Amino acid sequence: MSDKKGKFKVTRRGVLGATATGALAATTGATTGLFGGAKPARAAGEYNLAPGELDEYYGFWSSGQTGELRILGFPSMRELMRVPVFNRCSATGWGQTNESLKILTEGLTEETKAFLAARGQKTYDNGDLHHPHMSFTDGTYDGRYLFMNDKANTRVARVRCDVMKCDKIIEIPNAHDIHGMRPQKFPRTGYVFANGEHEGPLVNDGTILDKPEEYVNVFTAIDGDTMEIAWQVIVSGNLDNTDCDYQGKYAFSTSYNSEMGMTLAEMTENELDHVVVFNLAEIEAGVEAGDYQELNGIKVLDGRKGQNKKYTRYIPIPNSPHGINTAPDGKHVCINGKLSPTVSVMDVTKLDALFNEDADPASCIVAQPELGLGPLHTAYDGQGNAFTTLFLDSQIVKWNIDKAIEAYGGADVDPIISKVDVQYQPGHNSTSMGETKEADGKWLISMNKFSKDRFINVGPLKPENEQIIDIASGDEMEVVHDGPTFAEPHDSIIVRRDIVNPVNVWDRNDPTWEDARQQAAADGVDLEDGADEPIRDGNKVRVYMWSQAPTFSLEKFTVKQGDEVTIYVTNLDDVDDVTHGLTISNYGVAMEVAPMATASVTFTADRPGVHWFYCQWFCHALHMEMRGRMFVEPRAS
Ligand code: K7E
Ligand code: CUA
Repeated sequence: MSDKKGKFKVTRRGVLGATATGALAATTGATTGLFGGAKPARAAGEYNLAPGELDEYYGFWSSGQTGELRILGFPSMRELMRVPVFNRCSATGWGQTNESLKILTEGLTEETKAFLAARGQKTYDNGDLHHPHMSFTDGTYDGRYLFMNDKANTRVARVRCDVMKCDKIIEIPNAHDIHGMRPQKFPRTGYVFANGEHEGPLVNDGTILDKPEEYVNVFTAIDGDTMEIAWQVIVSGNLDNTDCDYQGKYAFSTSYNSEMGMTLAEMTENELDHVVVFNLAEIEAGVEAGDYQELNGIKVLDGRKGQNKKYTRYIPIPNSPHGINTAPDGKHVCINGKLSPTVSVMDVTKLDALFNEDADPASCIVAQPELGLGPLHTAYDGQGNAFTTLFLDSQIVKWNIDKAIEAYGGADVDPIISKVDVQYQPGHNSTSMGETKEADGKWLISMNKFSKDRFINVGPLKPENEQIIDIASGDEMEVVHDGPTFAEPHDSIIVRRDIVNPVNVWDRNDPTWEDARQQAAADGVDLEDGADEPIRDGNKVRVYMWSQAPTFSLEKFTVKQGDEVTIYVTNLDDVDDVTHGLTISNYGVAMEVAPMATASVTFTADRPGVHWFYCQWFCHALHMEMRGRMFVEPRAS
């Protein structure tokens, strides 16, 4: 890595030129009082909050291969919460409680369920969560849901923003490895678009193996309200990232492997790859007209090249494009070149002509500024400027979209406004509200893949480094904060806090524990009252408890060895922040029960003896005393 790094540094200086000198002068000026001692408008105090001060924004963070969603306060970068989604969580019992297992299993295909059952598993324990995005209404966040992809096991999940818990996970049949994912912006979400990244046979049953010429890629539209798949479209080339317009007409995806190559050399062979544009109205009409094959219960349309259909158009883009980001102006879309030093700017108002007049696909490209090495993702300030990460140059470049368009038309203008070094190798970046039409141009976060020397050493595995950049104080960008994070946040969104309004305690009528409610009713029990004795039904035993600091309603209960035991705990503390838990020692059982929630867990009582259960959420001065005994009578021998 050090050799490469050295090489990049040389390149960076070359590319930087006058801008670097300018930035250096500005920094020196600020410290020596050259500019009349005027500090940049954004003083340290505004991101370094004093104790008790609240953040201005919510940050919703992916966690990559950790599989969870994270909630940060922004700009303080304080991690506020982890929401388990595709992972297994020791603290909350996600992946163990009946309520979470229902969400984790009900959206899997029968084939996957059978595959997992043969391994003794109900669901996957791992995931690779790249892209968290909030639902939209009229082009801006509406605070209803967050959607996110799992690249590892081809799933899409939804988190409810009222309780900040995952309520739906679906596997996407026919596609391979969901990567790019975005909610529809207008008129509302609506669809959630999801890209299958890796190529494979449409029917992947082993009949076709090493015959790449028969592989396809599949684009999926999910109904964000029901979390059911609306339709899929087969495309030519693979699919990487996706976004959509503010007109509600088109979605578009980058393809870095138009070659359909299987090796690195094959995948990077062509100078030009492409963006696929999906015409939503035409696809819906195609579904209506029955122009699809049904595969695993999904309506699959053919949008490959040469189909002469109005479902898709393929726009040539140099070389292996990665991120695709729609600007808040509602008109422009930046397609980041990755192996090409350029960003291609697409004008969505020119897309109608592609479909209706068979205009040249390249006619929708209105600018192609050369920005530096390794452009991956672009964010916006809502004032006509774009901020693009340069992975290889380890920089963010700020540039002006209108000037890039003028330059493309032949004018002698430089669209690049300034560059700033980041530490090191940025992937995604996000601006405050930047993927909505309410982009406010205050903050930029650069999510860097390498942290190297920025923190004290924690061994060979290093954290990522996320840097906050002030973009409100002028043309020069200033890095004002380093924030380490664990593996591996790819992407983030920064949402104004007035948009997000979670509750403090659960509503007793919440659907999350509907199964528990029904079982209790069948047993003649009120979840809020609990039952004095376990309810036996053959070898199935149900224990109903409530919790109220610092006690469980049962001090002890008895089951028999071999019983299938289900314990329901209802937290009657109708109090902000008084969460209880239930851990059964040496039984591998633990779960969270938040205020006014019910949670349940089922296990086989296969160890006889005295087993303490206790509350693992510190809830009261007598929290340690919040415990009881489970007696497991030995099987008669
Ligand atoms: Cu660029 Cu998965 Cu969004 Cu990572 S992807 S950086
Ligand atoms: Cu209840 Cu600790």
